[in-house]
Amino acid sequence: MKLQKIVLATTATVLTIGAGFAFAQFQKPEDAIKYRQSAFTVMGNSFSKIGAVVRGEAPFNKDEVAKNAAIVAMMSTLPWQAFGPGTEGGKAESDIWSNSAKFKAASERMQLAAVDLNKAAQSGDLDSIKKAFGATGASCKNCHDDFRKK
Ligand code: ASC
Repeated sequence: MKLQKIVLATTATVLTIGAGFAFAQFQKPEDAIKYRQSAFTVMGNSFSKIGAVVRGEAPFNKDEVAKNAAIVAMMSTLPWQAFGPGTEGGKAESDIWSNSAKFKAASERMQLAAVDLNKAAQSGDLDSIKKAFGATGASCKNCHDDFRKK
């Protein structure tokens, strides 16, 4: 079994677990901030690589896009556990804590968009990838508009 297949086979389970808002233990608030920023950085890196393909700036290599979409889907589940009480900081707006239901909904919209992008990428159909990429980017922006400091 190829490594990528093994990862994909486990992604659905992880997404289900990740959907809950259980807060991981961090020693210090800075550790939580570093954790969530790192997850966003890795996710954004793979998302940008897909973006280059979608915009025609990089050749369409199905395996590469599939790998990057799997990374996006996986990483999309991770940051949320690091927004626990008392972890204000970084570019996080205080609304994350004062309007947590809206933040949770925005995070779930993005995670579901990332699942769709991953499905499209595994199918290898570029038109579907383009559509799903657009929807995922919109879900990033949606959350940034409300919850990330400019
Ligand atoms: C990216 C990236 C984001 C989103 C967002 C989409 O490539 O790093 O945060 O797309 O800009 O609007």
